[in-house]
Amino acid sequence: MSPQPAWWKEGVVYQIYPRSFQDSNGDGKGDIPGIISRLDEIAALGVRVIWLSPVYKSPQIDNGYDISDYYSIDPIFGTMEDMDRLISEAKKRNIGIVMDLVINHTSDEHQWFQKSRRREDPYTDYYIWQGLPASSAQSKKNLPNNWTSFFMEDCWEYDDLRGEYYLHLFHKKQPDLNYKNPLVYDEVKNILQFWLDKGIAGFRCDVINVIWKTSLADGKKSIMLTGLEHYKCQEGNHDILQKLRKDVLSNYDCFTVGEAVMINLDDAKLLSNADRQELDMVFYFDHLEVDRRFARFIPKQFSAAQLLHRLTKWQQGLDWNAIYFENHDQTRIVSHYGDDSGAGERDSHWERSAKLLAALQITLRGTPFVYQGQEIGMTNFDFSSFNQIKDIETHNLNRLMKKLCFPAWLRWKWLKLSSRDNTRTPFQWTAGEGAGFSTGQSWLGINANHTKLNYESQKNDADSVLSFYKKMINLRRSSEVLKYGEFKPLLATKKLLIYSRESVQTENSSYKEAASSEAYIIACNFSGKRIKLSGEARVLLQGTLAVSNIGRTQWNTSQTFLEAWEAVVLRV
Ligand SMILES: [Ca+2]
Repeated sequence: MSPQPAWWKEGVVYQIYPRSFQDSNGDGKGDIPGIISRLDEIAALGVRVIWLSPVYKSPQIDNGYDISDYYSIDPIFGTMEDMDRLISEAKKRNIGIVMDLVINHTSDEHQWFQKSRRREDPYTDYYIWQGLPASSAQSKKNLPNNWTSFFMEDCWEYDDLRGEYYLHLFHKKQPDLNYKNPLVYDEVKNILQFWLDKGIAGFRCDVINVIWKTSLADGKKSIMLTGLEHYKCQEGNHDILQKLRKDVLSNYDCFTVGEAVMINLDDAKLLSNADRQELDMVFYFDHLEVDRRFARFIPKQFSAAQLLHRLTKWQQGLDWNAIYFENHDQTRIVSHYGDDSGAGERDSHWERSAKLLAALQITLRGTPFVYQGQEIGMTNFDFSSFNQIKDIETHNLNRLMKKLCFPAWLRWKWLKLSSRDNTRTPFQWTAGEGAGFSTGQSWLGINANHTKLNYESQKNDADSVLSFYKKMINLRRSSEVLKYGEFKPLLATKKLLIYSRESVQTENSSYKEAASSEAYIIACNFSGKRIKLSGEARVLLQGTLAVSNIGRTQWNTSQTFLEAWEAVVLRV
């Protein structure tokens, strides 16, 4: 089926993690004036949208995903005037701002929660409170149910003031909202309207498939997330999303992308397919876990065939995809699926693989999301001990693994590979002190490779990773088939994958005309060794060279090899 054209399908989204992007006042934390000062650099990349991780007022227990006031900006990041200026300055550059929307829970410091604790109406039932018989109320062993939290702890906390337990699927300072109370829905509606009226372009909705708790009965015992079956992707959750779409979102020219936890393809279809009128896109994790067991924590061997298989499943399975390789909860893609050796050096495996991953991402079908620093090939951190890590999840996992008697060296090896701090180190603007990020002590360590790997050294270099991203984004912008064409897997081995983007076979003739004139074949060698092309591969790789990541100027159709980490994009 051919997708309906939309501006947010044609543009590229750039994700900013504000704390780590650009500091303007020397306190070591990035802020909104810092972002405004870099809008020209962002615009030069060719993006259409900026998604901001949360900047709302927050005690910052979970880096802003614990909101204490949805209508004000946290002083760390600036003021509402700064935010208004960001929206208008971005608009001048034809860039829309997408806000993070965290509505599964609030901070316990939110006034709704403080009033709810005191049973002050109308806030009494804004959260999920459960009492217990007086005799057992204080006994830790007798919680309202056996659920466990996303932070691998109990998910009930006793509140002395109210004399009841409240549910928190995340941190105990993040109480879950009660969507069975219609007043909570009204509050959320008001929040959406407030920000849309300010002119923002949409929302990235945090953990959006767990907001409705159908029942609070005990869950099936599980090593992670006991109780999940009572709140993941429930009918009531779909009802809320449909209602928000109808009541609010459909009145604005905006889009939504949902972060959905533990979803399969069928869940994703229900959340995001166009006829459902819920979300416009969802983030899923499948394609980033090809070389991981047990979610993303334990490594296993990478296979290009497996990657293509998983990509195909989602590319062909959903009406529209959100294509991301990195975000603030992941690791750097060049260190993950690429090879970061020689970071910052010309024609190193780092440079080639960073470009290969750009060629792959930008030629997939869906809206590409580029995470800050990805466009210059930033790598995983170079920390050497747990003391340098701020990520609360890494410390929780470390404790859990210690309890299970994993030796220290193995814990470090695995957690280093999965820690979210890998993508949270400050943006490397320059080779200088503080990497041009801050004149003060930065909140998280800066990668020592910033002396070689930085924005400054790449911006005027036509062969840099940054220039390659610009080239790919431009190519996509100019091609209907790269935007809307079908995705077809053609061939894959352990190291090599080949696919095409072709015009959509459709009844809709105007659409067909637009997309029928061209096709692209993309081949990627996911290895540090030159590989010989099979006869079958050589037959597929016919066409004119559109893009090369190793400086080829033409593609010879009798070509029998792909070089180490080589990607070719051919036009046919
Ligand atoms: Ca600052």
